[in-house]
Amino acid sequence: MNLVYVFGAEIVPEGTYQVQSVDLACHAAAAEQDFSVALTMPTGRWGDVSGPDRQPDGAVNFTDIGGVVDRFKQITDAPATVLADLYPALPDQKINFSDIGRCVEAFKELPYHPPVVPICAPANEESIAP
Ligand SMILES: [Ca+2]
Repeated sequence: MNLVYVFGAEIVPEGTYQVQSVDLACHAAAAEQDFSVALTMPTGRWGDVSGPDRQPDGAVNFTDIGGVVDRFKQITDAPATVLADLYPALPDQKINFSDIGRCVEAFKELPYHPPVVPICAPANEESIAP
């Protein structure tokens, strides 16, 4: 099984989405019968990037904040960048103090508030780090 990460300003934490796939060749003129059966998928808790086994565990605490800090410090067993990249809403694959600050906000139970983002993200020429 392959793992796919989906992101975008429309995808928010603690949401539930119906996901369908369609053959790229059919995409331009796809009809309902071209799509797969919808799969219901929840998104994770806001700020939950780590747990005892370095995977999200449903709780937001110092382990999560430490996980983002560890990713910032590029520690080998830190949570994956795709998990620690909490800022901006369109992930930039860069971990910095903004990501740490957003995790602290989640720990303080401040609500998720997506920042205003451009319609299209700027091109990111850097490779995606694990
Ligand atoms: Ca956690």
